[in-house]
Amino acid sequence: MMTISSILRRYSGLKKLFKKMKNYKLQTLIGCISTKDQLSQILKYCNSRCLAVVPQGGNTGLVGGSVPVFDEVIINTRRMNSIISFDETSGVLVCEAGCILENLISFLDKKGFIMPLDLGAKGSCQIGGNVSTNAGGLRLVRYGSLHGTVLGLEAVLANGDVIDMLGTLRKDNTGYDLKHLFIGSEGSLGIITKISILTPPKLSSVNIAFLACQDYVSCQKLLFQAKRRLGEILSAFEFLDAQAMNLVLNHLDSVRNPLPSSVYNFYVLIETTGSEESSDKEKLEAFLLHAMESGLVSDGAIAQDFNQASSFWHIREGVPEALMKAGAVYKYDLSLPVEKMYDLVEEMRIRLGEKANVVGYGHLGDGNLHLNISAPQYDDSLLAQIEPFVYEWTSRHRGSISAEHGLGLMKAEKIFYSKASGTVQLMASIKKLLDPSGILNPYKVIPTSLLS
Ligand code: 2HG
Ligand code: ZN
Repeated sequence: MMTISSILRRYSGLKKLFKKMKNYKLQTLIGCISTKDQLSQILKYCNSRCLAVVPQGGNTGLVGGSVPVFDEVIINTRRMNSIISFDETSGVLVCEAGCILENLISFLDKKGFIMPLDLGAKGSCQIGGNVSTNAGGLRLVRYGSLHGTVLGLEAVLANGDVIDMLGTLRKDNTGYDLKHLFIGSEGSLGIITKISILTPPKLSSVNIAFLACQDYVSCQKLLFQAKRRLGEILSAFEFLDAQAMNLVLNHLDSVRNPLPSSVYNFYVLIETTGSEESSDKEKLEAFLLHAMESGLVSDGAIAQDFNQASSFWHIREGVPEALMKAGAVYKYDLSLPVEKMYDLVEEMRIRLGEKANVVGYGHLGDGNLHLNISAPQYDDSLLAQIEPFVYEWTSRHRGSISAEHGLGLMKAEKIFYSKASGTVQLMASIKKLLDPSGILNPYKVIPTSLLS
């Protein structure tokens, strides 16, 4: 074990650097950087001495991507929180990596724009972390992934070089589009310091419906219909099963069931966002009427005001919190063909029997299932029944073992379930090229055996 004094000796030069920045803690070495130049100096120092670093934003990730494993230095970006520019004609926002997502949402709201991504952790997650993990969230079905909306980046490489890719153009086919290497690579290739992102205009009419379906096939058919009948105004299509709903109702005080008259097997939240108040509502109502008449929807409610809309969202966004309160939870974030997705939940239920509560919810519109397995406590024999079964099942159906949360520390060694070995080898070569000493976020993303 390292003593504090040996850590002090090892990091003495770094301590001086951090002291200049006047914001660090030493138990584990945490430095809050304010500028790209500070970051560049620190990385240069760390690289020359093979000191490993972990970039950290809001630390809201679910796969251990932003936590140190041994004695890595934590580089926190929260002080890099300025909005640099906003162009009201193009909707392009340029900001620093440490801006909290919710602050960007509020800033844009005043300008009549929205962020193209929204997630439950918006109050503390940082845009740099969102981009580094290619966060998906609740509106990806409408606005697409950050690979589409992020127009440019500035990043600092392991050796301290600052790479300016901070374009603001929608079209730019000059050479390799290197920013994509940094989107979703979880700080393993460089640390993002600035971002330019295309933001959509805020549209005046938002409608939200909370619906009940008796079976999963109905949810699927409802999605098929929603894409056709709601078309361009569809902005979210989320689902939760009865087990997820019960958890929310039992563990979150503020939640009320909008459809209390009966118990249903599935709940779907549909949001539309458009520019024509009356016709958008008419469109949604006609869609729902048709869905009810054809038996796809058993019951439903349309939010009548902002508070009701927020309470519908609160049910869906509250599932992870309710699961945390319920006990131990094993989390899986899977991309699967929509028609197969819920088979996994049912198979897992049969497999685990009474030992655990198997819960399915997520971004149905994107084919993204959050399979969560809740148990009174963590238990190795339970885990052995879940893994590798869950990964093998996903791989067999050509799914992804991480749809939107990344691989981080917890899933790095599982990458082969979703990526061919040649592809992973190429990733390892890119990692070695950009970070030959392996100082950036070690043990994350790429299996360590490929990097030695
Ligand atoms: C969500 O969609 C988040 O609510 C969290 O991605 C999912 O905790 C989870 O499993
Ligand atoms: Zn999610």
